[in-house]
Order: sequence, then structure tokens, then C-alpha cells
Amino acid sequence: MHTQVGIIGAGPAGLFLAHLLYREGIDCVVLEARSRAYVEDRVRAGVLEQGTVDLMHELGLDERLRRECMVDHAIDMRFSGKLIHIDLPGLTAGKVVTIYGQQEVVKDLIAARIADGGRIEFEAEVTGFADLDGAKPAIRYCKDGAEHTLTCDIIAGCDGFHGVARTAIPDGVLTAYDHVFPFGWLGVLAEAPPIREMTYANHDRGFALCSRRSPKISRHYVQVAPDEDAANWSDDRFWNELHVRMNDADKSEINEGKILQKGVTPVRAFVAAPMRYGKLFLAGDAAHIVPPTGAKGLNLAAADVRVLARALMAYFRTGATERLDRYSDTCLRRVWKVVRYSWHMTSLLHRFPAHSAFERNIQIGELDYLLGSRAAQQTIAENYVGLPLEDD
Ligand code: RFL
Ligand code: PHB
Repeated sequence: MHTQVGIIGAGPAGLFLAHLLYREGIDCVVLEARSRAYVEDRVRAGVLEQGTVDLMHELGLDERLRRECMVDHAIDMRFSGKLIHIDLPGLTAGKVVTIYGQQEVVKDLIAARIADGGRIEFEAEVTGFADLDGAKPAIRYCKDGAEHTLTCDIIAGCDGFHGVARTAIPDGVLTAYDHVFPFGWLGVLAEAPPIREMTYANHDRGFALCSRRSPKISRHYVQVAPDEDAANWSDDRFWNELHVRMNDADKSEINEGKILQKGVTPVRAFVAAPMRYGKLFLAGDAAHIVPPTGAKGLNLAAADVRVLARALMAYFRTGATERLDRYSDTCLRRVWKVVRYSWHMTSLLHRFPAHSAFERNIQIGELDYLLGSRAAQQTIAENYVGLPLEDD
């Protein structure tokens, strides 16, 4: 079997790329290790930058999004009994962010791809590669107990942080930049009306975040130890901790409800450079992850594949390789700005176990500065709504 672009992974990166290529008449096959139900149910991100919403629109895939999304005009930050209110449109000439669950994006992209007759192979686990830096690269995968080979002109490794594409690149080619934070996030999806604004908190007991998915579904997070077991957190323990960290001790503000899902996520930044080896191009979490405090991972994945799709169009139309050659540099310019911002939000809002009293006071000083400075708030706002897409 042969295709022009073999795409590994049916997450946002792989699915957006498949749609962008289909629009240009470029043939591709998506290979996904998990089942369709599994990838559609995976609870993850929820904040879409305008660029990501625009991409859904350009692809004609935003009908349900328009109906069901929520628009966020502000983020709040709570600390030491104080409230910073960051007015996104007021600080960014009218820009906002959109709340629409990643699994909803994934459902819409999969349904449309299948309706178009596109090929997504679920439960097809990629196990190896051949000739990645040669003329006839190939992907080996396992499906229904049998080994298959897909030969490709180009391979897109969109298989997430724990995928096989990055690790297939020979030693010495990539430089890995890794920063592991000394904490994790316990995330909860609950059947309860959310509070009014997306609210981040820096409390003496640790970070907390109240977000949402719909007028009836809340999404909350609290900072925990990096190796914490979610089973240690009874529903009662979770709600009590969230109320305390959100300065809602009388429980008048945050609605409790049935907890639908609970899980711990590490907080980490990682960048692999370059995002290419021969005919293999890495995109999304396969190449980089950012701590979730900036709400950027999915948006960065969408930005990567926009650049990759443009480069592939030029390549398949005329054979020109210049854009493919610039792909990694173009993406990494944005990646490092977003890593910087996500690192900053993480540093500002979490309790660091090793912080001295001096460092804790510096952190509170920065929050106090943010409270009183429009310039400082504008810096957060322009990153939160999304930096302009890079020229390539
Ligand atoms: P994904 O979504 O991990 O998809 C990779 C896919 O590849 C498949 N795969 C394989 N397939 C075939 N063969 C193999 N050998 C394979 N190995 C892996 C996997 O099954 C999977 O389906 O990567 P992608 O497409 O790069 O997308 C990245 C995003 O998922 C990620 O960056 C975001 O979820 C990060 N993130 C957030 N991003 C935002 O933009 N806004 C947010 O608000 C936000 N909040 C979050 C987040 C991530 C979180 N967690 C759970 C890490 C909140 C959390 C808690
Ligand atoms: C979410 O709604 O899941 C969410 C919101 C903001 C973040 C991270 C995750 O910074």
C-alpha cells in the first residue's frame, strides 16, 4: 500500500493535517493505535485560540463548534485574598478565546474525514520504520494481529509525546530540551454549573484552576505531587481543597456535582529540535509539550500542521523543498515563545516545594504588580489569546 503522506496519530495534529491535505488533493492515510471511541473520549484541553477556531472554520468544520462553544472574555487570577481580572478583548483589541473540548474537536474532525471517504485506520499501531532518510520511506504497523507496510513519500509523526516517531530518529540527530516541574495536576470533570470566569489561583496550599466545558459541566484542576495517585483523592477531599484554594471557604461560589472523570497529569516542558529527520516530520506533542497552565498544547499542534501543510502543498505541486527545509525553524520560533509563556504562567501560579521565603515573596510581588499594571496584564492577555501565526 502506498500514500503520499502517512500520518501517525489521530489526535488534533494528525487530524487537522489530514483535512488540510485533503483540501489540496493530497492523498494521506492516518494510522491510530487506539480505537475511535478511546480517542473521542479522552478528556484533555479546552481553550482554543482564534487561529484554531479559524482553522476549523476554513475547513468547514465549525458548525457544531459555533452552536456549542462558550466564548471567554476574561481570565481571573486569585491570590492572597485579591483578584486580578484580565479583560481579554480590552487588552488585545477585541480578541477572545473559545471554550470547546479537545475531544469535541477530535469527534468533529474524525466524522468529517470519514464522511469524505478519507482513510483513518483505528487500532493500527505503528511499530517501526524503514528508509526514513531515503527515497522510499515506509511505516510498519500492526492491525488485527497482522503486520502491514505503508510506503509513503512523506511521513508525519503526529503521535504525541509517548509516540514512536521521535524515538525512531537516530541518536545524535535531535537535541532534547526537557524541564520537569516538581508537581502535577489532578484534573476533574464534574456535572456542575461552572463559575463565571476562567479562574486561576495561587494559594499557600498550591495552584488551582476552575474552567468549564459547557453551562452544565465544570473542569477543575488542583496542583498535586508529580507522582500523586488520583485514587488518594476522594470526591470530598477534592472539593474541600478546591474551595480552600479558590478562597471560597463558605462554599458559596463553586458548585459541587457528580465527578465524571479524574486523572493526574505531569507538568513538563519538552522540545525536540529539529522537528525533522529526512522524510519524517514531527508535529504537535510528538515534537514538544508545554505545561498546561498556558492552555497552549492543542493550539501549538494546530499551528505546526498549518506550516507543514503549506510546505507539503509546494512540494507535491512543484517539487520545491524550500518550505519543507524551513519547516522546523518556522515552527520552533513559535514553540519557544509559547514555551516561555507557559513556563512563566506556571512559575507565577504554582507553589514550588523548594522555594525559599524570599522566592515566595517575589512571586507574590509579581502578582501584586500584575494586579496594578495594565502593561503587565496586556502581556499575559496577548499570549493567552494567541500570538500571530509565523510567516514562513
Ligand atoms: P495527541 O493528542 O497526544 O495525539 C497523538 C495520537 O497518536 C496516537 N499514537 C499512535 N498511533 C499509532 N501508532 C503509535 N505507535 C502511536 N503512538 C501514539 C495516540 O493514541 C494519539 O491518539 O497529540 P497531538 O495531536 O500533538 O495533540 C496535542 C494535544 O493533545 C495536547 O497538546 C493538549 O491536550 C495539551 N493540553 C491543552 N492544550 C491546549 O491547547 N489548551 C488547553 O486548555 C490544554 N489543556 C492539555 C490541557 C493537556 C492535558 N493533559 C491531559 C496532558 C489539559 C491537560 C490536563
Ligand atoms: C481546560 O479547560 O481544560 C483548561 C483551561 C485552562 C488551562 C488548562 C486547561 O490553562
